[in-house]
Amino acid sequence: MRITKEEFKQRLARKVRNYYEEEISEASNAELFAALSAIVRDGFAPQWRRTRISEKEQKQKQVYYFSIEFLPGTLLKSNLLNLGWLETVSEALEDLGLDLDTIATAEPDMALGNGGLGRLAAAFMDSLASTGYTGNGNGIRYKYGLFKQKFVNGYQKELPNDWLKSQDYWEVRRESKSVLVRFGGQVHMVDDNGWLVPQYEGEEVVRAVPYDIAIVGYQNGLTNTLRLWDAEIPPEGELNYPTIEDRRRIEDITSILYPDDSNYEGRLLRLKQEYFFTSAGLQSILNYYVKEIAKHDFSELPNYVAIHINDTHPALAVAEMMRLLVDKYRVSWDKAWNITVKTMSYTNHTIMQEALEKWEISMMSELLPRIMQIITEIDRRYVENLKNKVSDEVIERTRIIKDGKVRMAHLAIIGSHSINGVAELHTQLLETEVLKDFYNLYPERFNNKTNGITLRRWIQIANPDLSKLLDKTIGKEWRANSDEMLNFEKYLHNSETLNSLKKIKYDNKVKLAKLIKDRTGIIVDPKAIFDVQVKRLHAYKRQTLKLLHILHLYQDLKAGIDHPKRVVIFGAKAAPSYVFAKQVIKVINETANMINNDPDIHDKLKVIFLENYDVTLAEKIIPAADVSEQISTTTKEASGTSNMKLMANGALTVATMDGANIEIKDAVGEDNIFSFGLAKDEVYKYYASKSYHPRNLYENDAVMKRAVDSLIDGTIPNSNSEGQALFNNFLEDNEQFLVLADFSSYIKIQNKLEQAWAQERLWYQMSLVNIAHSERFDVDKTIKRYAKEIWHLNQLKIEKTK
Ligand code: T68
Repeated sequence: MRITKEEFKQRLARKVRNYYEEEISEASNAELFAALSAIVRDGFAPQWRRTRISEKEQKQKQVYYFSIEFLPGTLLKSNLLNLGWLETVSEALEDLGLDLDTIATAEPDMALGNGGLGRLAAAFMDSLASTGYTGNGNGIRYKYGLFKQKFVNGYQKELPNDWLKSQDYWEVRRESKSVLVRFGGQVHMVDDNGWLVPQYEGEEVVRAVPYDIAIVGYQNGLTNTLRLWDAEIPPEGELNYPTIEDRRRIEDITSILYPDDSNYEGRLLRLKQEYFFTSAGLQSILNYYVKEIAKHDFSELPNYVAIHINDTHPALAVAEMMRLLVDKYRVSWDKAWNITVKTMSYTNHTIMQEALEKWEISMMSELLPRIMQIITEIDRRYVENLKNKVSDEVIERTRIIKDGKVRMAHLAIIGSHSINGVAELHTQLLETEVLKDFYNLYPERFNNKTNGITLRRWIQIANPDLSKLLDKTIGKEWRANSDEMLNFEKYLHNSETLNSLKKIKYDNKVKLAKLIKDRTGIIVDPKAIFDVQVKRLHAYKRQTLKLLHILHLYQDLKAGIDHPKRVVIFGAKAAPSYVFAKQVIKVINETANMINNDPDIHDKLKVIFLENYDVTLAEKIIPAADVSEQISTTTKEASGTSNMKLMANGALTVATMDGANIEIKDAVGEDNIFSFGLAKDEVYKYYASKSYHPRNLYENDAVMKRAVDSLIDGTIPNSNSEGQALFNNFLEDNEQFLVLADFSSYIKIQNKLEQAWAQERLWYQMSLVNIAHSERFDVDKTIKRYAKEIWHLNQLKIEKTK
């Protein structure tokens, strides 16, 4: 449905009058946002309804993406873009003396995720709708999103993120679709006409109420649903006279998002959350199936439903599906198992042991007694089946229940027909190292699906000037079909295009410099190299290596050795309980303070650590980056996705050969990336032989020693204990992230980067190649592979809006 500027202006005036009895000129920014989002909702409502009707008519297979995190950021501009309204609305507002960007600041950032995993889930939602598939998200409506980060004396402080306080503009509560989820109590199996059914006693009943968020497809008339569940007191009769305690216990289930990233949070409440949204989601899927598709013939289920387990958090889906099929719908165990495996698929996002979930049997039995019985039976049959086929050692290594614990990754793998990693190297490591035994048992289940990013958000919305340059050079087709971006490479020797690229980057840097000044008071020169590392703070991501480089540059400058002007920009949250990560933040902040205020340095080097990195801030930093720091210890970053966003915006990557960095290098060629560091085999050799002795490196490299010593010799003020902690860590024998092992190669590549920076034309040529080849990481390509190779979906036929 198209809209004209005049129509839009009328609707806005009407909404503002209806809602607030005001004229547009009197409305506050928040009021304008509320009115504008209501107009957008009215805009997609008909196609949302139409999509639902078409689904019922066509009965196409649908995928349900189960994820404990979704990180969409804000939705106003992406909904406008996807409706095809962005330009019109932006211009109409301008006519009225208003600015869309300003109005958009009133929208709270929906931070229902920690980092890459949650952002990927949100990107998949947008992409499923945009590529024409019916895909549904299934997750949790957390009352508090990821904490807001503040720095106080250089330390991270966490503040609650009450994103719902000003109401959520995009959600629709669907009370009629509520289901009940049961926890605890006793379960006895009783005979009912020859069928053993569970009888529950003393369990706690929780009502799961769905809130649906529309996911508007890119100008294709399709609108899907992201369903987030809220935990509430059940209706009368299910819980007699709920006390305040009961109420709190229930509301707690959906109260907070666990702020741990790449770490397993082993608490009872976490397990409750996992079962809550998994059970609610599966019940609602089966309710729909029974009502709309095939009554009670479940053998057809895998032809209509695909369920995706995003990391192990929803792995209970395997057992819950068995429970519903066997106990509720009375399907025989063998049939039910067959259906379950055909329906489920699983993505692994990490090879780090500490992230692999394992639940105590005792805890699981107490909280989910029937589920624990079912998992025990799945495990028993698994062992039974493999007896005499493979060695007992393999069985013991792969079975679900071991040493008093339930291994969730094993449950997901045994219960799924597809297991994928998120970049080529990562999948290869799963097959040859981490999940080797499973790969030998079920090689056909393993496959790679390299991650992707929403180019619509990261180029079209975040970088409108670059979008216009692409339109002008290669035509507008790239906006719908990213393959076209490769044509941009034809402009490699076109001076006008290279100059435009330079100007666009400069203008974006001016904007970011203003934001930096507004937020920190620090003035940075937009002509300097903007060197960016934005991602969660984690030892394996090695913000520490960047810190050592900064200290090195500082010492050079103090010693009269010149370097091009550079502004290093960090954005990173540390898990509140992650002591080392918080120490790194403190040392970086104190280092920044020292350098930024040292009169000897002038503005040759500035270090900016922006607070509260989130999707909204990313949209401002990424278009302004010259350099993208992707410097994780090789083998540790499963894929990375900020690497893709930054290249799409023309930043040049400094990269270890880890995760998707390898594929970026393949795409752009080795002349257009700065790669460095240990190779995978060298890293594994260190691990296997336990022969990494960083002290030797440190004693024999004066440059390294000078940088590392500055952590403890009083150079950096106010951070003695934290500096000492970092120092000790770097020098520990077999320090697992091999920071010092990569130091000298990192410094060398940074020198090479400085030389490239001096050759301006060359720099923007490299930048251009990176932009052109970012098409390879278009999430729509990733989603089409999932749809074809894992979920076996067909596109929904829907009339394109006029
Ligand atoms: C990330 N994982 C990977 N985990 O680290 C990253 N973990 O390489 C990859 O690109 C991305 O997933 C997408 O595949 C995470 O972000 C978490 O956020 C997480 C959350 C809870 C528990 C454990």
